[in-house]
Amino acid sequence: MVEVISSERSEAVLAQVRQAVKQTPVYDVHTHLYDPAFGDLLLYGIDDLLVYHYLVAEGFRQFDLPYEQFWSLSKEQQADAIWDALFIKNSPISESCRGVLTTLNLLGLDVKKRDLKNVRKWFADWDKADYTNHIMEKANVGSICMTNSPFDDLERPVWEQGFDRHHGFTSALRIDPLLLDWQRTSESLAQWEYDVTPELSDKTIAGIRHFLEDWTRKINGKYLMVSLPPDFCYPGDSECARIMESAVLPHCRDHGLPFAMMPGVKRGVNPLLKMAGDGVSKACVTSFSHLISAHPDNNFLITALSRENQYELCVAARKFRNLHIFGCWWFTNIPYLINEITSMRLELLGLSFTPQHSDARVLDQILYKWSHSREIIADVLCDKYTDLMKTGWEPTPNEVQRDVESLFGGAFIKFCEPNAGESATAQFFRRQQEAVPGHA
Ligand code: HDL
Ligand code: ZN
Repeated sequence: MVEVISSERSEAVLAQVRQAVKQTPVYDVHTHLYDPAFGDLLLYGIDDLLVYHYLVAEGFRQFDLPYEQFWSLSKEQQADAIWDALFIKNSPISESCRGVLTTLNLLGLDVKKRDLKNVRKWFADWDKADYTNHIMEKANVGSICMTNSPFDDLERPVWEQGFDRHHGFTSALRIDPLLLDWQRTSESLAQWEYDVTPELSDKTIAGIRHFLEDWTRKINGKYLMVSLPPDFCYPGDSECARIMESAVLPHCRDHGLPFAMMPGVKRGVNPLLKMAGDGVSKACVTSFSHLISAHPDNNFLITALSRENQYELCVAARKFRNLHIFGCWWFTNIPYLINEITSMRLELLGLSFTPQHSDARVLDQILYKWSHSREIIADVLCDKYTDLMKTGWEPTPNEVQRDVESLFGGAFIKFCEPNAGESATAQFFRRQQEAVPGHA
């Protein structure tokens, strides 16, 4: 048997892995954050961190006040109630609670003091644009992809007015109402003077494509996106399947854009929780295999909400090179499942996937979401490189860096802009390196 790699060499490789994971800027491919030009739509600071819907759901498990009473409180009062229930009366041991404290700690605030008042004061002193750059640099997030919906009445006017874009934000065109609520959405498109009617005639399909063209161009969308209920099935004659097939996928093909699908969301399981009231259920991965198989000239991105879908999704990705899976989304974004899902993906897909996105709704969250995920991804990668080196194969430092860049957005960029090929990826990471203070 060939002499395996010495423990010193192996330790050196693993140290390179951890260094690369820590230092490589990441492309956060799905968030609910906004370019600072969107003003108050970009949330940040301790009160928004505490009233994030993940903590609201957990808070209600401890509150004994009626739902309506909580919702009638101011944001600060809601934050106080959550702080008291989840941090003081109970140790903040959940991933969402720990995340708030990781964020404060990384910002240099001493959480041991448990001084919410002082923390509020600290946040009040920041200018939003400066703070955005400060947080992105601290979190080592090179680029943030927004979720942009023409159907959002607060967001749409900002796009229509136009604004100077922050270099660190890209866009994705979110089209849930178009696919999941066509009858009502057809009225909006008609109001915006697109030639559509509720019936899905050829003329209406052309009107929908005109709408998609306009908004893809307006926001410079890198992909189109929809979150789908667990019962989405294909083939099928639902309005969703028909609009997808006759308008969305041809549009994506013509513009070389991937179509991102996020299956498994059961919206409004408990409406009294408002945004915190959505649940999860297993989706039909076979439907997605049928859809992808029927559209070999389209590229698809998928992240599934149900833990039970992850294995089938990995196997589906092995069958279709035009499917790129990404992230540990929402309820799966917890250390236990990030570890399980990332190990499964590395073992079944090698490096041809994107392990994580933050899904952040509050800017400061990217600090904790990426710090927690980098730690787990580094552990899992070290396990896999250790297994690899047991064969006598020794990855070079450049190869380790290349692999990590691929996982942290390089593969995603290449998948989204196949024609741009290496240049887009290399550009992204070179720009990040140049942004690093003191970089040669
Ligand atoms: O549909 C989505 O993009 C989800 O991420 C929802 O926005 C969800 O409310 C969420 O924030 N999950 O993390
Ligand atoms: Zn999301």
